[in-house]
Amino acid sequence: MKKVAVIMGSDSDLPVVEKAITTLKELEIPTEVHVFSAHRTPAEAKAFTENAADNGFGVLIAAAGKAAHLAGALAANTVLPVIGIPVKSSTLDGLDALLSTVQMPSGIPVATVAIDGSANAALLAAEILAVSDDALRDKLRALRQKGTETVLAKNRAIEEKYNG
Ligand code: RP5
Repeated sequence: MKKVAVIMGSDSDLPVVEKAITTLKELEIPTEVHVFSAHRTPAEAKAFTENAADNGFGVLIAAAGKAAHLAGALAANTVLPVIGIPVKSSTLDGLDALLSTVQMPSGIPVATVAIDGSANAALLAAEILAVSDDALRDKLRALRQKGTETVLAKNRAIEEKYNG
């Protein structure tokens, strides 16, 4: 199976990114985690991304806050799918990171999830890999079913409390 890279712009993004890592592990997807910054370590970010396909990666996830250029900077150097997580790390509540991540110029796509939406980033990466992996698709279906059952149980509890 292809690997997923989870890259964050700073170790201060880790609390948000952890949910992506645990979700990928739950799905038994081989995952590497790195800190590369579009602004502070641009050479390392570029070198990693240029070699990512040859090194067995299928999808890159990039999380960054503030002027969040990391996902776009990675996407500029690969045709692997890049998923951006805007991180709420600033006084602007992550709106700056959302716009910096999502507003990519035509020709260089970044699939942007919600602010701090790291679980969905991992699930989207898994769905991309599952296009050519039936066993992974089955795991995703099972996870989706588990989520449905959790919500149904919550509904039953609320209905019992308020509807008698
Ligand atoms: C961004 O700046 C990082 O992704 C992080 O969200 C934000 C703040 O970084 P630190 O100053 O905490 O290292 O590049």
